[in-house]
Amino acid sequence: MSNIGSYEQRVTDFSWDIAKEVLNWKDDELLNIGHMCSDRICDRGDGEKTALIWEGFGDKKATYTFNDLRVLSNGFAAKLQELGLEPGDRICIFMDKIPSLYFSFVGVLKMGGVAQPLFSAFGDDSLEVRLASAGTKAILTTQKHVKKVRKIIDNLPDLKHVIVVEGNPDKMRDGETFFDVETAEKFEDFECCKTSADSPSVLHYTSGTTGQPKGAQHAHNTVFGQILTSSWVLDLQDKDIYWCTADPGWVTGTSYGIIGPWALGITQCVLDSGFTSARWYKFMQDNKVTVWYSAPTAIRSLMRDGKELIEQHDLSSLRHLCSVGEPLNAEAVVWSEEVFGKPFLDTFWQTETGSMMVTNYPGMKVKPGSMGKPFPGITAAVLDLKTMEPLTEPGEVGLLAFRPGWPAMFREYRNQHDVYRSKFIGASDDATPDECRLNTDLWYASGDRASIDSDGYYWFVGRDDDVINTGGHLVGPFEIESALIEHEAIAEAAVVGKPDEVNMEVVKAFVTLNKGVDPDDMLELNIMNFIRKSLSPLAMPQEIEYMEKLPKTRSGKILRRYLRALEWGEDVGDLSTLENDD
Ligand code: 6R9
Repeated sequence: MSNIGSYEQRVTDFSWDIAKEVLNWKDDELLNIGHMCSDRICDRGDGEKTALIWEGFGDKKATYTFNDLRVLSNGFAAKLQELGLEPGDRICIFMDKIPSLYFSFVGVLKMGGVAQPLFSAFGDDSLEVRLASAGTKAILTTQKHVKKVRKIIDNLPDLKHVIVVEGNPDKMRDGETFFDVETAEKFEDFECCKTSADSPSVLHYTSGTTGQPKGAQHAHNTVFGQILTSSWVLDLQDKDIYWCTADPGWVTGTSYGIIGPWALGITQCVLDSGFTSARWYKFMQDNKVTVWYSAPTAIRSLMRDGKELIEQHDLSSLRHLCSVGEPLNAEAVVWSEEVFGKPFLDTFWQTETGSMMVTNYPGMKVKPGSMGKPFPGITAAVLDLKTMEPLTEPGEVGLLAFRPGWPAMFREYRNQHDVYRSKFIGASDDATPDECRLNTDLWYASGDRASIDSDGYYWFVGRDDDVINTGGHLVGPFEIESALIEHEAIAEAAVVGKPDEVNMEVVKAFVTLNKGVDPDDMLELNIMNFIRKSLSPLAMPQEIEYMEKLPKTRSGKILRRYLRALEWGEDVGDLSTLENDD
């Protein structure tokens, strides 16, 4: 049985308070995510249950119970307090996916701090911009990454504490603190900060097309949205072994790689080693993973490596697969049915939304290539680009928007109130962030384009700035890319508009090829024809460029705007999340 029961039945009598029922939550309880992910699970009698199964490079392995998580996160909370850090202080977590990343995240929240996780692969410039913007007070890092902090610390007057949680204590510099929580004194008891629904919790930086990265600030109330979606969409149940492949530098790695599952008391796995398909399959086999949450970029890599590898592993424990981050091509859904015996279910959401918005659920009919339907309690629409009114005809393309007010919604863009306000269609010029967030007459504009079919399923078209205007016709890159990867030679594809005197823009495709395929003129013609026949002459790429790999963000999204800017000779904007910019 899945957690959701009958989907239609739930929708009719929905209230977010159902999240509290799922948690067995009493209104006088302490609303602190750190407490809820550890102490509360122990209080309910699950202290000896495994919280974290961790594997690193080589043969490194470790397992921790919820009681270990409770005590080790206490250790971080107590240390931060001892150093003088206070509730509301931004505390950056800058390390690989080692166990201390997870313990310190929970610990920061316990002492009331704002957890600011950043990808450990960021170079010093990317790090500096985000620490300066956040006015970060302390950074938790490792000997491996502290060099980058040392380079920039003189430019960061607010950064008072550099805490190194792993490495050689003798290699520390003056002013740095070495703190290995596993060998330090154990803190059986720690009095958690009395945060409430509106207290700031996690600060995630997200890159925009222009300007500097934006800091999306969340509050402790997000947990109710995260647990309900974890329960109904990820379908997490008591005995599950759950693996979210995302790094906590990306919102998926915190909302669904820490908070939602642990607040439900679910056992999670973490693999901190580079990606290879074989390593991933072995990890799932060895740990008997039952629920797997991943991203299209990884799924396409697995597809490229073929099904023989899958047949060499026992993956019979897998019962439920979900995906997020980019449009999930129909081909990937069909492939996963074939090789795993179940489809990947697509989920759509954003750093700003904090929890899933449009999703497929267990028990719901999957239409390959569709994002599914709005989660219960979410009012979604596709708005006319001119009138900003909801479109009513099935298949019409417009702006994907949501009525504000769901629990996990972001509270502000740090220091950028105008940008926050600009995300709400209809907000008055002097509206405060709270007035925007709580006004259910407004629309929160996602920045994506989509359509809705006659069955109420949502179909992703592209980001606002990725849509191509060719001869007055708007063409979404996703549809063309999905068709391209159905071609037997193509592994991945990115489609952008390139300038054209007659048509304003024409379609250009960047593709990577499957193993063993060599490009030649015939292949190019063949691909063009393939698209012309399966879609339309308008969608047919006028040019195809072969690449070794596509430019992607650290969360695995294809950076079309980068390719587009190169075609147009324009400024490429903020590239700090480009995968290979170290
Ligand atoms: C969670 C996350 C948000 C943007 C979003 C959209 C794209 C995410 C998607 C998807 C199509 C899906 N996106 N999920 N596009 N189908 N299922 O990814 O947050 O990093 O802020 O990105 O990602 O463009 O607006 P974030």
